[in-house]
Amino acid sequence: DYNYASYHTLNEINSFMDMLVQENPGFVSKLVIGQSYEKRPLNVLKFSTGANRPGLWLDTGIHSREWVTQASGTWFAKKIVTDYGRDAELTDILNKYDIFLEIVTNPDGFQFTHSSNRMWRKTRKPNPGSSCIGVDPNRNWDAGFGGAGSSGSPCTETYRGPSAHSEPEVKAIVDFVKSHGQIKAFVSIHSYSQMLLYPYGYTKTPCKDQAELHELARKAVTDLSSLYNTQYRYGSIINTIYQASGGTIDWTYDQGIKYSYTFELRDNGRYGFILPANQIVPTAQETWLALMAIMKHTKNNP
Ligand code: 0X9
Ligand code: ZN
Repeated sequence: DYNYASYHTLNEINSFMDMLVQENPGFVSKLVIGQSYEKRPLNVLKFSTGANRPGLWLDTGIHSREWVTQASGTWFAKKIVTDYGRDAELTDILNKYDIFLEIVTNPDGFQFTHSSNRMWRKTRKPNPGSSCIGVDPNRNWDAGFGGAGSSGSPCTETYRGPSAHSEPEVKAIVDFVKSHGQIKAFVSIHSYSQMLLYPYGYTKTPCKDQAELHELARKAVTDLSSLYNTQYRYGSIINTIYQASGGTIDWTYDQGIKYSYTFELRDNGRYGFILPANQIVPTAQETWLALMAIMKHTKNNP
């Protein structure tokens, strides 16, 4: 039986996904949307109760050292199968939308955090002409690519890469989103610093849906805090955390996905990326309340 209250390896998470698919045939399936630089499959769980539905996207672990996010992703997967048919709100969502969940969005980096360097953040693609490895997959998207809040130096943690979508882990999501064509909410989950953020990160110009996204963020963090009183800040990326160009949700928003959000999960820096395992389940539980608020609002505002 899978222990949600501990951290797991890539192989263990892959087995968990295969098990979930086996146990829920006709509801859960696994898509392979591409492969990583080191040729690992980029696995996406699809939760679907009917054909030709619009989609809701969740990803965790694009920064490999943010272990509470992949761990929360597995908990979300189990929560979806448990609550479908039991929780009225989730059932209503799944009767209208498919949910796509990429738990290990940066598998090469995740493997490396287990084998060699627990603090690895980036992809694992070599950079020609440099001995430094990897690109920041949250600076590699074609949204203000190359601007302030990213680096052109391969040895930095925010190296943007040689060109937009140069990283196969990013390009796979780009191709998936474009070919799907009907993704209505896109939530990219990071840690840490307890924030719920919406576009933009690359410009101070408010996005056109700022008022609605701000109000929904307020509702989502209020719901989140109702469980354990965990306090989140919220606002646009540039105003709340810092300027960051080439980020995931700026690209998805500019593609027309209005409900584009990024979370920074627990904590506020006491443990940072090395969050104790006894905080995994409470983190996932409280975050789920915010995700439900976003998914419900998406459904009610088509
Ligand atoms: O710097 C980042 O990429 C994010 N913080 S983290 O500690 N998880 O690395 C924040 C960036 C804001 N998010 C997006 N631009 N999507
Ligand atoms: Zn991150």
